Amino acid sequence: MTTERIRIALQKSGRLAEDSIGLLKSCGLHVARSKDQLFCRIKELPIDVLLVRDDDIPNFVDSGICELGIVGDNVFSEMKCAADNFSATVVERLGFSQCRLAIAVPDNGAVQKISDLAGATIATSYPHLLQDFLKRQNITAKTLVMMGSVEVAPRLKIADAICDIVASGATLAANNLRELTTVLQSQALLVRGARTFSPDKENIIRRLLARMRGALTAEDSKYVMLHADADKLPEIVKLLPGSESPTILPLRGHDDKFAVHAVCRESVFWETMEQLQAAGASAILVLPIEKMMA
Ligand code: PRT
Ligand code: ZN
Repeated sequence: MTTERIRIALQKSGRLAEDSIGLLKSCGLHVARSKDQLFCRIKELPIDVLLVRDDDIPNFVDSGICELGIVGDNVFSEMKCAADNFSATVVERLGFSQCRLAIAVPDNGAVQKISDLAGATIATSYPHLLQDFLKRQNITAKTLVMMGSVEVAPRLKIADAICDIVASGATLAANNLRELTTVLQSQALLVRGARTFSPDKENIIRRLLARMRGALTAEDSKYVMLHADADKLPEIVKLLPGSESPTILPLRGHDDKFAVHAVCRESVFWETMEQLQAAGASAILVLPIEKMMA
């Protein structure tokens, strides 16, 4: 009997590529690829990887060429907004490749507030998300579609504003532009086709999703160990971020001193450690967690 395999579309190279393959790796799946390879077989689970441009991923998933894909919300939502019969859906928000689609204007230009956009020309690679946003604001503006170098449009006097991806804001600053408003907060998404696949394929998807959730939770979680006197325990336990029920063990040779072990499902910052220490904790250890399954 041959087991069915599923296909997942990932970006071949670019800002999503490394983290997408890294996420599969943290799920125990190794994508061995040579430079020009577009198709890789994963040994550990019946999954094949298709390496493509990110812009192709929503359509590949929607049309059933691939069951799953990892793509930026900005690209996925633009495609969804553009097509009437687009039915691919979001399975999980993956947390990496965070950025925002924002409208930006020249520092001293004619547009200073959102209402000034009425009648303006806005350069963008995201015409559908932009028009959808403007409609919700009751603003009519012209769109100039540009597939690259959008940030130079105001300087060339071909647009009054831009609607583009911003991450650190350095590109805007270098072009004397300032952010007026956010159209979409974006991050990498795991997406799938809308139809139900065969039980075999749905089972592979379920297994992959459970591993991904485990890997993503583990990434944010830490295992904290510390020592504390009995009377300090209530306050210390309250300070442990995102920890449900810590294990409390008596320390050998001490009547009223205990070891506390806890899984903290939120970041543990230096500030938290300082607070724990101030509350009476000692020998504080914070360890990374590699894998997690509920
Ligand atoms: O070749 P392919 O078509 O696959 O890739 P691409 O060139 O279209 O996309 P790529 O690899 O640049 O980005 C892939 C995805 O990463 C995007 O769709 C976003 O979801 C996400 N992402 C995260 C970003 C950025 N950060 C980002 N900074 N995408 C683009 N940028 C660009 C932006 O267009 C602007 O020019 O970086 C500039 C702004 O960055 P800051 O840091 O100066 O603000
Ligand atoms: Zn692209």
